[in-house]
Amino acid sequence: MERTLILVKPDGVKRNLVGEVLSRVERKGYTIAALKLMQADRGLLVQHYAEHEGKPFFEPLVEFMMSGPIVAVVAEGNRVIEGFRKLAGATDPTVAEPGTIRGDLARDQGTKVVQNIVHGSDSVESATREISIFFPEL
Ligand code: IDP
Ligand code: MG
Repeated sequence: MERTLILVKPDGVKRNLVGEVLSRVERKGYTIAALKLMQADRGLLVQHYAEHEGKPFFEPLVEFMMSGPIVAVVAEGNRVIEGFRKLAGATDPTVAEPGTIRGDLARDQGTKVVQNIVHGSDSVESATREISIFFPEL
């Protein structure tokens, strides 16, 4: 069974949208396989976002992700990686389609890093790598 890593980012937790995000995942029919509220540290985030190192938004992204608690989730189901990316919507919440998490619940805040409520793995390789970073116990 395919698995993906979902993160409810600090903006989502601060705005009490954890239940809303989990509810959309569950209503779609995916299963929550693991879940934890945690404070991510720099080392973990640098590993997680390694592909973005050197980009102008990298440091703001790491700072933002450390700005408060996050919720890390492993969701499970056939084609869940692609399916959750569709539920999340486009990276830029201004253009993310209404009906998606980002399109319905986020907007441009004028910050250096886009605050868009959720992360979702983008491939089987990323999912495997990211799940092992956030859930080494699995
Ligand atoms: P994704 O989260 O939709 O997969 P990525 O390109 O992997 O998007 O970028 C990771 C995160 O970095 C995004 O979710 C967003 O928070 C932030 N980000 C991506 N591109 C930009 C940008 O051009 N400006 C500011 N922040 C960005
Ligand atoms: Mg990404």
